[in-house]
Amino acid sequence: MTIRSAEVLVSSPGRNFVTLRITTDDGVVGLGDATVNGRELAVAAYLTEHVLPLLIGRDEAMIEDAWQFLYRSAYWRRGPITMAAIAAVDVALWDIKAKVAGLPLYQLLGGASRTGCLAYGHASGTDLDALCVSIQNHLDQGFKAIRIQTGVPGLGQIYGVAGDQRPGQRYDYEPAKRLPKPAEELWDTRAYLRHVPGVFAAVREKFGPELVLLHDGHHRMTPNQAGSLGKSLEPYDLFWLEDCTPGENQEGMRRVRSQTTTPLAIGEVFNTVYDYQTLITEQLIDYVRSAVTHTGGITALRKLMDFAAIYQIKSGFHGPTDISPVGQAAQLHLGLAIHNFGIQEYMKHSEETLQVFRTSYTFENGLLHPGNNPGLGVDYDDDLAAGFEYTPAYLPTARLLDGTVHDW
Ligand code: CS2
Ligand code: MG
Repeated sequence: MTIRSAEVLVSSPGRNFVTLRITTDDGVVGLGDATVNGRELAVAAYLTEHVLPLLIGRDEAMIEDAWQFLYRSAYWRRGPITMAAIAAVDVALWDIKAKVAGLPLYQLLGGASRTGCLAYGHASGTDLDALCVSIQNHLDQGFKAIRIQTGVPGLGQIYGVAGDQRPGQRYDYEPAKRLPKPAEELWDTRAYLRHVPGVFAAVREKFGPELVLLHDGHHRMTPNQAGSLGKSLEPYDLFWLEDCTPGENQEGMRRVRSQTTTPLAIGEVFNTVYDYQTLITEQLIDYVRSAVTHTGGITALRKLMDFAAIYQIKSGFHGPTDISPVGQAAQLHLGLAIHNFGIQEYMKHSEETLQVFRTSYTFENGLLHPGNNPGLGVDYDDDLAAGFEYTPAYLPTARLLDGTVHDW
C-alpha cells in the first residue's frame, strides 16, 4: 500500500487542536496530533506546505524511514513546530500499521507490561478549603494520584489554579479566557515559597500518608530556589516536583539535585533526546515529562525512554487538555508497553472535545487503559468538528510585581 492522501484538520471543540489524517490507497485511515498550544497554525502550515506533498505515494509501512527522512532531510532539525509535525506523521503511520495488523497499537510495541497506567489528576484551589474540596472530588472520581496547585495570598489568579471551584472546573485558558492577547497574571516567587510548604503539610495531615501527591512549579524558580523548595517539601513525600526551574539550562539541575531528594520531573517543553542528554546521563531527574505529540512521536519517545531506562528514569508523559485525545491515546499505548512507565497525567477533555474525538480509552480505579480497538482507538468526526471553528487563544503572561515578564 501507499499513502493516497493526507489532510490537516484544524478545529476547536472546546479548545484548539491540529490533527493530521493520513489515508492509504486501500482506505485505511491513521490520525496524528500536531497541536502546539497557542502556536497551532504554525504547525498546520509546516505540515500543509512542506510535509504533506512529500507523503503522497510513500510506503506507509516504512515508519522509521519516514521519521528519518522528515528529521534529517529537512536540514533544520528539532524545535517544537518541526517535532510536532514529525510526531503527527509518525503517530498516524503507527495507527495505520496497527489497524492493518488488526491489533491495538500497544501490541506492536511489545504488549502490555501492566494492567493499566497510573493516572494523576489536577486538584487546585484558591485557598486551602477550596483545594481540599477539589482533592476530595478527585478521590471520589477514583484518582489515586493527585497534583495539587494552590493560590498564593496577595497574588490573585495564578495559572494552574481554577478560579471557579465547582467540581469539573478547569484552570486552562480555553475556551473561557480566549482573548486576542495573553491575559496577565502577577507573580512573586518569595511569596509562593513561603506559602507552599504549609499547604502540603495541611494536605498530608488531612488526607494521610498514602495519597500520591505531585506539584508543578511551571519553571518559575531559580535552581537555588528550587533546591530550597524541594528540601522543604521532603517531609511530605512528593511523587514529584515538576518544572521547578527552566530546563533549557540542564546544568542548573545539578544545583537542584545536590540540595534535595524530592523526586524531579522535567521536559514538557522539550522536543528531542538532546534536551535531556545531561539530565539523563547525570541522573539529575527522575521522570521524563515529554508528550508523544511534542517529541517526534512514538518512534522517538520510545527510544528516549529506552535511554532513560538505563539510568532508572521513568515516564510521566505530559497530558493536559492541549494534548488532543489522539496524542493522549498514543502515549497510553506507549506507556502500557514500556517497562519504565512511571505515571500518566490525565486532565479529562471537555464534552465537546470528546464528541469530535471518539476514544476507546478508559479510566477505572485510578488507571487509564488505551482499549483494545485496532490502532490507536480514536475516530475523528468531521461533521461535528465543522461546527467548532478555530479561534486564536493564548496562554497567560506572568509579570513580577514591578512589571517584569517572568517565566511561568
Ligand atoms: C502544565 C500544562 O500539564 C501541565 O503540567 O504545565 O498546563 C501546560 O502549562 C500547558 O500544557 C501548556 O500548553
Ligand atoms: Mg507542567
